[in-house]
Parts: sequence; structure tokens; C-alpha cells
Amino acid sequence: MSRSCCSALVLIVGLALAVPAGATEYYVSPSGNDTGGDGSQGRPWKTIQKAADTMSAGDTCHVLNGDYAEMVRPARSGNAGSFISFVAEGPSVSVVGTRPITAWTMHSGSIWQASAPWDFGELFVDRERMVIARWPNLTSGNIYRPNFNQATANGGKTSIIDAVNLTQPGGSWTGAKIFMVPGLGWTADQRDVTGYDVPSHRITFSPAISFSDYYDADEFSLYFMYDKLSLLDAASEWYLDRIAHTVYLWLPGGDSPEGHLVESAGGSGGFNLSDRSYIRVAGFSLMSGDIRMQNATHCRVEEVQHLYPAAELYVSGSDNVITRSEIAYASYTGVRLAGARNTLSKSHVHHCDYFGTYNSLVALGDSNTGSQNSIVDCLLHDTGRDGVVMLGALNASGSLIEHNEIYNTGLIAKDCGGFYAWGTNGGGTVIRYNVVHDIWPKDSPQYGPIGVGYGIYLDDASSDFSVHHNLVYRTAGFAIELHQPSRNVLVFNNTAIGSGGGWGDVISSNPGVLGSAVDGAVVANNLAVMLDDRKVWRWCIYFEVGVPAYHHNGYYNVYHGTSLNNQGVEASGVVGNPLFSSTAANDFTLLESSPMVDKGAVIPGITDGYLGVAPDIGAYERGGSERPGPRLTFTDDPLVARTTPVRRVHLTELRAAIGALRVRRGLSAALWSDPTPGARATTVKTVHLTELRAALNEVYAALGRTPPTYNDAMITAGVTVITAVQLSELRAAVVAVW
Ligand SMILES: [Ca+2]
Ligand SMILES: [Ca+2]
Repeated sequence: MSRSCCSALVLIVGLALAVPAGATEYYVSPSGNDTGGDGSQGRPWKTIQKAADTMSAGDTCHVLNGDYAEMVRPARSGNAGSFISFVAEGPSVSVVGTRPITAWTMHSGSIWQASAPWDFGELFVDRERMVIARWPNLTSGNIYRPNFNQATANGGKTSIIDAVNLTQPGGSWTGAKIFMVPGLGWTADQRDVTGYDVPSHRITFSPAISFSDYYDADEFSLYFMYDKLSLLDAASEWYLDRIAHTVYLWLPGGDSPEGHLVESAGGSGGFNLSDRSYIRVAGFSLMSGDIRMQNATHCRVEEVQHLYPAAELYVSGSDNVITRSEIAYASYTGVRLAGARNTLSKSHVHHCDYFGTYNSLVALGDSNTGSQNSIVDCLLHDTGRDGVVMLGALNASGSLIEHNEIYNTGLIAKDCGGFYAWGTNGGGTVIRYNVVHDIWPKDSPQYGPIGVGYGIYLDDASSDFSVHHNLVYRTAGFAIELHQPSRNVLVFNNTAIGSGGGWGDVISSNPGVLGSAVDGAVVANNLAVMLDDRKVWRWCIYFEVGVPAYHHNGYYNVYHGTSLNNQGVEASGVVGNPLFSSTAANDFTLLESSPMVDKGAVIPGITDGYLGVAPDIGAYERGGSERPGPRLTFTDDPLVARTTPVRRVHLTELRAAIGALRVRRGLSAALWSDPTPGARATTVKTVHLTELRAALNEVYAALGRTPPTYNDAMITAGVTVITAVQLSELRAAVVAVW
């Protein structure tokens, strides 16, 4: 493709659509009219709901550029082969669940106030989240990595004591709330302040810490105070007086609200597909609001960018698909797949659970429902506690978690996992070909930089899981942990790396609070490697009390050459340097001369299709094509100059892939201009391309490779025309190092 053939492209959101015969096409535009229009292209309706009330199976509603503050509720279902489709057509089609706040007056200093006669928990300026007034202030700039004070003495279950910081006059904390990560920090809690005793530097709260008897709000506890007007003392902070229904705000940069869009959560916007079948929602931006899919069947959500969701995307019913979508900046869980045979695929779920509780990026199941659900080819990262969870005694038979990349979990709480289950009957759930890395909770005041974070964490009494061909590295604790008792847990062909300076063994099975029985567990063909000098314990594989069957595992321990397996290395095991392609860049594929090649056991259903005379030990079969991690695919591939319109998804999926590559290779997280493109009418700009290139070039440098060359070596704002070739060559450069 030559430069001259490439057209200038504009960012639009739209999807090519095959239209069944006899189907009706409807159009909706903010300039339309529900009573005067007829839903035709020439006389569009104004609301999506008008179309939703009218449409029947096979019909399509094309939604044109603009904001729609509606909870769209289809009146009818489609049927097999005849979906009812809602398709965004335009550069910025947003369904908003926010409520604008206007009529601001000066309060004092840089603080403005306005009336808002409804309750809400989020405030946005120009569709970016503001910070609820707090102390200490959020200097990290990342609400998912808040600033904390640390207690100085044990305050039991109903108080925090801090002789260093709690020195304010009496009455200072009346009406405030406290957010704390108490004791061992397994979860965070939010409480109402009930008292403040100046002499003892003690804040009391209610209700008492209820999580368990394992910890108090001791001297290792972290906390911040929030939700009080006197704490509003910095740009981007806000406070809602819920009695007077007055909201206070210090805008970024000390700006006046004039010229800015100020909105709160608490409106009603999104799509309600509950109890509906064969509905398709494609290409929309959602700002706050929610997508409801309870008891839905055969519905599809495609290329939806849902930012700041007001509720978790809860899917029950069966056979629903969410694909090529982005769900981000949630306060709780991002997506929950309950019901049966529901799928989340090729999606990017990130920044969830700033409350640091038992939420996650993606949850499988809900109490006793949930079976045969799948999470496939997703990028899942940055959350307060766990990445993917299955909690409770689920009937979760046959769920599948494959080819995902999970990283940066435990930003607030610890004792978490990239994958986490507790007391869960997996019913044959398979966890395979995932890459799990950087499971590194916030430093622990008690233990230092070894907060409890495990890669794949089957906590107490988890049973009937198959865990194979996963790559796990840079975990603060165990890479793979099988807490006992455990039953029928099969761990095959994983590459588990102790790296980054954490603690604990690489693969471990040890007693939990419910006992130590190990029944039917097998650990085989795994490559357990310790590349750092672990602070506590130091075994490649460690089996305490209950010992699974084990064979054909590979061992290498750089610092503690004899700490291989506390039960003794099996006769079929291999000890030695596995000869990775690049440990520095976290590339754990095997070189040709690796002693792990062809040294594994044949395990039907697990090692099928192996190459050479036998399966290799670990997750990478030399010469094989199936590798851990998402199988990278791009929307509209190949891009055709002058034909394919540039869409938001082209930009966001490149960002997601390059962002993941950077974290994989140990580089800092990428920061992008216009982090939420499409939330407002963002067009692709030259800066978007130059920063993608810069971020990717550093990945090449980390791998010791020559950076890619680009057609327009210099992109100049206002001069260079954005073309298909620029996006195509970025894609190729990403694929080359994926
Ligand atoms: Ca403050
Ligand atoms: Ca082989």
C-alpha cells in the first residue's frame, strides 16, 4: 500500500451489516422527531426507545451521532437468524446514564456549588471521573492506587488509632467516612465515623469490621478519610451534601464550570436486555449507566465501549455473547457471567473495584448459578483485588478461561489472585493458555513488599479444575497455589516463574483452614523456575502435608540450587537451566537446546498435537503454534484505504495491545492522550499515532530488537494526514512482537 493511495480517514463508529430480506431499517438522530418522524433515514426518530418500541425480529435501528440519555428497552425479542439490532453509526454515539449539573455558583476559593436533588456516588467533568473529597489527597492521580495514612496502634474492630496523623481538634471527623484496608488487608472496608477522641488519636466507626476474626484494625492498617466538605481542598475533589442536596466541586485547573460538562452518575441510561432474546447492540459508547442482561438469551453486545459503568455487567440466562468490547473504570466488578454458556471474548476489561473488596474484573457464577461460561482472548488488568473469580460452591461445570492475559491485580487489597477461587467446585472448569503476570499487591506495612498475591490461586476446598499451559510470572507470592483441601485439581504443562523479588514457592500445595486432604490432584509437565532470591521459602515446587501425584516436572532454581521439591525431585523430572529466549524481557519460550524439550509425559487431551518425540515440559511446545495469551486479532483486518472508515475501536485495540506488551516486558504502563476516545467526539489525531509508536518502540528496545520503520517517519500535527497505512503498519509491528 503506497502513501498516495491512502485516503484521509475520520473516526466514525459504525458496523457493516448484512440485512435480512423483509427487515426494516430505522434511523434515530438527536435532530429527529418521535411523533413527526417515521423512522426513515429522511425523517428519523429522536429516541432509540421509539425504535425499540416499534421493532420486531430482523429489524435494525441505525443510531446517528449524539448523546442519548435513555435506558433502551426492546419491546420484543428477535429470533434465531433474525436479531433485533441497534447499531451506532457515527463518530460519537453515546448512551449516557449521567445527569448534567448546571447553575453553579461560587462557594469559596476555587470551590463551586450547585443544587443536585438526587443521590450519586460519581461526579464527572468532561466525562472524566472526579475524586470524592478526602484526606490524605489523591496525589497518585490514580483512584485505583489511593494514598493512605497508616495506623500506629491496634484499634480493634471498631476504631483506628493514629498518633501521628489524627491530631485534629475535636469534632473534625463528624459526618465523615473512613475507607480502610485493615490488618492483613485481605479486603478493604468503608465505614461511617461514629466518634473521634482527641487524646487517644482514635476514630471509631460502625459497623465493626465483620469480614472475619483474622484481623483487627491494627497498626498495619491503612486508611483515608472521605466524604466531608472540609476535606475538599484540592483540584478535582467534590463533595455531595446529601441532606441539603448541594454538590461542591473544585474543577481541574481551578476552572470555572462555565464551558465544562459537569455530570453525576444516577441517571438512567443504557440497554435493558433482560428477559429478551436475540437482541444485538453494536458500536455504542456508554457513559455511566448500565447494560442489563438478566435472564437474557442469545443476545450480543459488540464493540461497545462502556466507561464508568454504574453497575456490573451482569449476564444470566444463556448463550449471550459480549465481544470486542471495552468495560472500564468500574467501582465494582466489571462483568459477571452467571447463567449458562455465556461468553466474554476479545474484550478489554480494566480498572475495576476501587473499593478493594471481593469484586473482580470478571466474575464467573453467582451463588449457585453459572455453568459453561467462557472468558476467551481477553485483556484483563488493573483492579482492587482479584482478576477473575469463581466464588462459592457453584455448579460451574465446564467453564472455560482460556487465552487471556491478566495483570495488575491487588491494587488495594491483598491475598488475591490473577485467578481466584475459594470453596469452589469447578465441575471440570478449564483454565488454559492464559498469561498471568504482575500480580503484585500494594506493599504491606506488615510484610513489606511481599503483599500476598498469587497468579492462579485455588484457595481452600477448590475442586475439579484443570489448569494447563498457563504462563505465570512476577507474582508477589506463589505463581500457582493449591490450598488444601483440594480434590481433582489437575495442573499440567504450566510455566511458572518466581520472579520480581517476591516470596514463597513457585508452585505450592499447603494446608488451609479446612484441612489438608489432597484427593486426585496431579502436578505434571510443569516448568517451575525460580529466578529471584525469594524472601521466604524457596522451593520450585512445595507440597506440605497432602502431596499430589507428580511427575515429569522441570526445575531450575538460580539462587538455591537444591531447593527444588521438598518431597524430592521425581525420577522423571528434569533439573537444569531451561534456556529461555529472554528472561530479562519475560520471554519464556524455550531455545532449541533447552533440556525441557521432549521431556514431558503424553497426557491425553492436554498434550495432543505435541511435536518431536514427546511433549515439552512447560507451557510452550517448541515449534507449536498454540501459545499462552490472547490470540491477537484486529477489527477490519486488513484495513482498506479509501474504503475502511477509521473507527474508535481501531485506536483502542492498538492501545490495549501495546499497553499489555509494555507491562509484559516490564515497562511502565502506557499513558494516552484522550484516554476515553469516543466518550466525547474525539477524532483520531496525530498525537495518538505518535504516542502509540513511541510506546511500541520501547517494547522493541526492551526485547533488543530494531524498532519498526514507518512510512511517515515524522508525523506532524496539522500536516500529516492520518491514513490506513499508518494503522496497518502499527498492527504489523504489534503482531511481530506479540
Ligand atoms: Ca482533600
Ligand atoms: Ca516436543
